[in-house]
Amino acid sequence: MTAANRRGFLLRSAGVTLAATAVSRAALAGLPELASHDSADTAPPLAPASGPHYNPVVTLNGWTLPWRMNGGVKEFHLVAEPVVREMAPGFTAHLWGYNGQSPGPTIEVVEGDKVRLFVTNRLPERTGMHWHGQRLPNGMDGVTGLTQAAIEPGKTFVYEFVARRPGTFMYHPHADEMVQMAMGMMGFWVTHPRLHDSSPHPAIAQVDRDYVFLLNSYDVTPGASVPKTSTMTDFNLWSWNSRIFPGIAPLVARQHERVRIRVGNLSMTNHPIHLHGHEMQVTGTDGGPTPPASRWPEVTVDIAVGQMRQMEFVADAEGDWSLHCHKAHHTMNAMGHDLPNMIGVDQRDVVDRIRALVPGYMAMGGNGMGDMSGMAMMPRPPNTAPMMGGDGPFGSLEMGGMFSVVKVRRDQPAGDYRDPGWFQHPPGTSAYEWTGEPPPAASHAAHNPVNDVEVHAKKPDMGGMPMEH
Ligand SMILES: [Cu+2]
Repeated sequence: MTAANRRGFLLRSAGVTLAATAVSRAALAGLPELASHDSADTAPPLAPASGPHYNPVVTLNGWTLPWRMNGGVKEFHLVAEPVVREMAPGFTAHLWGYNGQSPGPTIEVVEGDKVRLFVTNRLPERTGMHWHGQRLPNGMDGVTGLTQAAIEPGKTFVYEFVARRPGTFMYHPHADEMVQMAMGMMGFWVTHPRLHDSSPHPAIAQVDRDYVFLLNSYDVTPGASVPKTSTMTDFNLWSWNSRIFPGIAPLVARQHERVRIRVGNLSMTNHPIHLHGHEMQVTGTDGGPTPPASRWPEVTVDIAVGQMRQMEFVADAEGDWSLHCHKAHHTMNAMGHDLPNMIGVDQRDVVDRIRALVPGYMAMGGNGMGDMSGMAMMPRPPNTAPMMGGDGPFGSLEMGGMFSVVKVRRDQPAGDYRDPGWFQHPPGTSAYEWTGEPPPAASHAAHNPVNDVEVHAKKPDMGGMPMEH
């Protein structure tokens, strides 16, 4: 494909037959330089080096893909390949991703940008690339077998379209989807609004911090490092950007800053994302910015599979505020399923007998599972995340999985994303132990007049059977 007909093809509308075409060896020589990351640290925001200005996003434990300008087109190069991802300190997973990491790098463009994306396949099997949520020519939609041929191993395809509307998007394969997504193939895409003068967009606020992450999940047997790809719902690692707490970076803000959090869900279940200490508004969905009159305050935003939500709040309250999925088993790591509830069971006698057979056996759960967080030092299979792993300023933080902390500080410099450490509570503002006489316990049950009332209810007639009680 020559540069001339590539240009013409960008200007033509849908229905073009040359939708996504394997490039020749000669064209490969002209690929944009391959950018790759091998660290799971959060990279600082990538300010645009060319094109219109915007406030770049920060990808939690991730990075933004640099591009090159080529004749007015922003060119990106994504490489699908096996990667090693540190999901938490002491635990690495062998995943498939893009450009050295899973998820792949975030792509940031501006509304109206012409983009050209080279996608090279270095996997052992075919793949494809779907640009989730975009308005684009049908042949650029990346559904393998439907809108294009598969990208075979070793091949590179080119996608070209105009980023037509501002918003929050994702990318992922539409080829051997269950396996490739269970292996970590996904990435984030943000299209910033194009501001024609200095006046703000009517529905897209300027924010001081703009965080993005994907909700994903894995099933990695303790001691193993490759996810089980046939798992459908019973995943044991619930992650943000393929990281699990305590491996998830904090979201840092200076007090009174406006903060946006964009979240996309490419796991296999919904996640109610809950923020402590602040109210947030959903300012955008998959379909674009929400009209301001349609917004209401929330502290938990449920994000269904395949959805994107962008939430905003003003970080008015100093402190360390939890941000987490409210499904309690999604804030655990390497959790086994189908454990019996042992609370209240005295296991001392049986432990002695089992230890005779299994040296070092330990009973668990007799007082709840909180003790698990103190077991980080206990022998585990190598390369296994602690079930609940964090150490907080007041002891063990009995959390794992989809959990992080929004750290709001009065003195955090603008644009500084470094972890300020734990919040120092002003004297007299923390919960404290009561050491005096316990207050008299009020009892509700003893004199509850409801208990003295006899209730007669007549249930609906069930097929002629009298149901009176
Ligand atoms: Cu969840």
